[in-house]
Amino acid sequence: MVGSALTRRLAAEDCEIITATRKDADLTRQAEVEAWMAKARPQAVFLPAAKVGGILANGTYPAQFIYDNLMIATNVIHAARMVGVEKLLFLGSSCIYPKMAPQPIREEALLTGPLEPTNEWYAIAKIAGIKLCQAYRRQYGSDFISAMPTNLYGPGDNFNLETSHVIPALMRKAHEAKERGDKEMTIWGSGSPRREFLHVDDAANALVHLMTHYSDEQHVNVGSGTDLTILKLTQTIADVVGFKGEIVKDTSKPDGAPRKLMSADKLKAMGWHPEISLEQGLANTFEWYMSNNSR
Ligand code: GFB
Repeated sequence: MVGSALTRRLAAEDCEIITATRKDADLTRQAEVEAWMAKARPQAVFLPAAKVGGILANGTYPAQFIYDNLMIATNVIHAARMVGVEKLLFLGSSCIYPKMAPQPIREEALLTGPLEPTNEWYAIAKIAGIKLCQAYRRQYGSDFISAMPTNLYGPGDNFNLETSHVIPALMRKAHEAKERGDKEMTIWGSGSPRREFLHVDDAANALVHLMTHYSDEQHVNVGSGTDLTILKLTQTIADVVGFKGEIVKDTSKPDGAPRKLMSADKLKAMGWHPEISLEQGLANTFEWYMSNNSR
């Protein structure tokens, strides 16, 4: 999802875009990454590739979440340094911060407290990626930076109900409930956790902005600056989709972090601002889903 948004966004820039599919290079394999990097010789690298998933996938596949993400970060960052990549942007996630971090969460909150247990495997791998960039900057002078986006959504998202994040899951559930004429749809957890969301095209703008304007050791938050409860999100999605039934809570499923609103003040001070409202973004995502859901 993020890689596709980046290639859409970079089409407007004066650059040649080189992409690596899984067939070109399995990023968890060091030899394949080094061979790809030596052949492609990119000047700059965006690294959005990761093993990602929603709250249930994180808890179900902890080994894959930590191993794949550690390997991807280590292999790509090291190979980039070996071929002299001029700039690299590593992507993490808002779940790197302590579960009880003061809100809105500032960059300085990293490593100040225990992580949210449902996604600590993923978070540890992403924290390692930030530290790799910092270490390579200090020891080798590599201009490697990190961005921490909030929960992203948009065209190209994963709509698998077991592994997806909340927005595609609820969109699909609401649509299918409407199609079947169901009187209710079920959400996981209590509905009370708060989440911040950012459309992936806004995120792509932010990443290009950082690539062209930022060179420093500290990672940078990328967020919309507002959050809402999962229940309110469900109601908003139901409106977009046209589902008019009842919302039922399955409290046997986890809530995860109570809240993770990030402060995007640092990035905003550099001149970036989100442009897509949640309502607009959800409508755009639903449109994409309707024309692609047969896949
Ligand atoms: O998006 P999500 O799976 O992940 O869930 P996190 C967000 C909230 O929505 C949780 C609730 O409180 C879920 O219980 N929820 C309600 C649902 N209904 C559903 C549903 O049908 N599907 C899903 N998936 N959730 C992830 C992390 O955390 O966020 C990752 O696990 C990463 O590591 C990612 O950081 C951005 O926001 O809780």
